Amino acid sequence: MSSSTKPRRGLSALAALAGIIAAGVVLGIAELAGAFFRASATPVIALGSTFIDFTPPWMKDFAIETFGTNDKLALLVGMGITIALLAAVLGIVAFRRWVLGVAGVLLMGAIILASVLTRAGSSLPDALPTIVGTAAGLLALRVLIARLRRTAVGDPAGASTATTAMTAATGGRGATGVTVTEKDDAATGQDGNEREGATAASLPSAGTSRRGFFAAVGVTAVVAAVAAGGGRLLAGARNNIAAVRDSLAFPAPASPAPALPAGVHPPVPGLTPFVTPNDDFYRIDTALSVPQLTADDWVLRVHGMVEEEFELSFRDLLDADLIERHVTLTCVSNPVGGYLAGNAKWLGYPLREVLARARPLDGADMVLSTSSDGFSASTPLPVLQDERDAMLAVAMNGEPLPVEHGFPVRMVVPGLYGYVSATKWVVDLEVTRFADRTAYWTDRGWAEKGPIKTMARVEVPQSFASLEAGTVMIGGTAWSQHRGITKVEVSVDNGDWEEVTLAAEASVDTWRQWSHELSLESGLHTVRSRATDAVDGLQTEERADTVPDGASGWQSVQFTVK
Ligand SMILES: Nc1nc2c(c(=O)[nH]1)N[C@H]1C(S)=C(S)[C@@H](COP(=O)(O)O)O[C@H]1N2
Ligand SMILES: [Mo]
Repeated sequence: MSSSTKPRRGLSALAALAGIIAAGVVLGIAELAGAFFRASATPVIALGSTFIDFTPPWMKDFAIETFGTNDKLALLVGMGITIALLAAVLGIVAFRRWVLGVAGVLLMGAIILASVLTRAGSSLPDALPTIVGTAAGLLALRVLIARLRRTAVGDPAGASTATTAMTAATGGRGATGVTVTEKDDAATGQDGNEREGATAASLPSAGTSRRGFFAAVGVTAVVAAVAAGGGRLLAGARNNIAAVRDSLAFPAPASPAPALPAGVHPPVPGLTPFVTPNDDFYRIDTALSVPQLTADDWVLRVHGMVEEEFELSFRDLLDADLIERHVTLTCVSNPVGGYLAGNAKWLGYPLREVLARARPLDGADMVLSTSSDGFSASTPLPVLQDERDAMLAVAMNGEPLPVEHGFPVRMVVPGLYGYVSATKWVVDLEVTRFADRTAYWTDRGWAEKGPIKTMARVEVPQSFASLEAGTVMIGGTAWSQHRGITKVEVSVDNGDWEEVTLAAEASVDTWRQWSHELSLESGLHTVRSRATDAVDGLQTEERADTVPDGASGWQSVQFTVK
């Protein structure tokens, strides 16, 4: 190893650092400028959303399994690491050959632009934050690289490295470090005045120039961070949906939710509540940044194969006869025994009524619902017209919809998985045919139709729990939306199936809880559970993966008794 490899490596590391800081400037400045645009006009949200749209089903479910509801945070962390690595490489490239560095940065900018401009509902002005950010990043990179080159020149050990780098940058015409530096500075127009008089004798020492580089890095990093933070604050203040949401009041429903019967929730400690509080309700969607729609801005377009096309405003909904129902939603990505299900009291306008006004044409068999952020779901038309209470929901458990759950309006359809029915931030209903149109997840390998599969879940004891010996109460939740649960059985240690005590049923569209008393001796035990529904009978034992139309199989829980 020659002594010159160390400084070369050191310089590369510093060039990489310059690249990363410059990338921070791109993102920070774009974030600040982006505060005046829609969220998907910022590079992070646009790139992340595009990535999500290209995520294959197995990866989506892997992400949900691994990170749960933190899947978006995980994506952002992953993106951060990827961007930092790319930026580091670009920093090194720019240090060696500035023109190539510029080309790389512009290429990145173009990729971000493509991502921004292909988001649902984007328009040309949305390009601005990226353009401004990229320009600022390029400027930052130039300043930092120029400082770094001065470091290289000032550092006797590093000078040869710098010479090589600069020689490359100027096409090999440079003879000495100094000349090359001047040529390079002239080429980039960087620090020309300051550098003109530089001679070998008056070059700054390695120490001072290095300090200068680090000072520039520090200042630039602070600028980027302040821009990013300021952008976030500004964006938050500009679209203050929380205030709009808090100021909403709803009329009493024309058809209130039937009172919950006594005993829908067995008294087993640790059991899920019968009605899921909004804050605990699972959240699944492709929205990296939650759409910010005000109630006043919201319009629903109803069109397609209908006799009458029309638009509905939020006011129209509030003036109509609203219904209120308990409905249990379930995600198709829920594994056997999983927790991607929730039960809430929804207030809304029946989709039946919307379709009665639109009068679908013969041959139509599907309604494609689309959200403001470009998600879509294909729901069989008859399901939205039959006696079940599919609705355009405006409230959840007595509150305006939480923003993450679709504010101001979402769909709720009893009996179908969310991906084919529960469109949040819904703004468009197109009456069409399955043969003509496809939806977001069906385009990505999930089944066209998604009726919820019957499922029994053991919640107490949890897997790997450790219980005291003696008599224990176990319990759980079963669902078979729109068919209704009629029986739940458990098998302990692979023994005979025993029927458990079913809690009261609120409706066939909600889940049903159960409990059971067991006497157990110390040791390792398993409990298996299975449900029976009123239409299709016993839940299938056959194990199926979540892709393409929902997991199936009997859940088994292992635990120990002390
Ligand atoms: N706009 C939009 N709506 C959406 C989704 C989405 O990604 N975007 N995901 C659907 C899926 S897969 C499910 S399971 C439900 C989840 O609703 P929740 O987040 O309120 O529980 O929303 C549905 N509605
Ligand atoms: Mo879902």
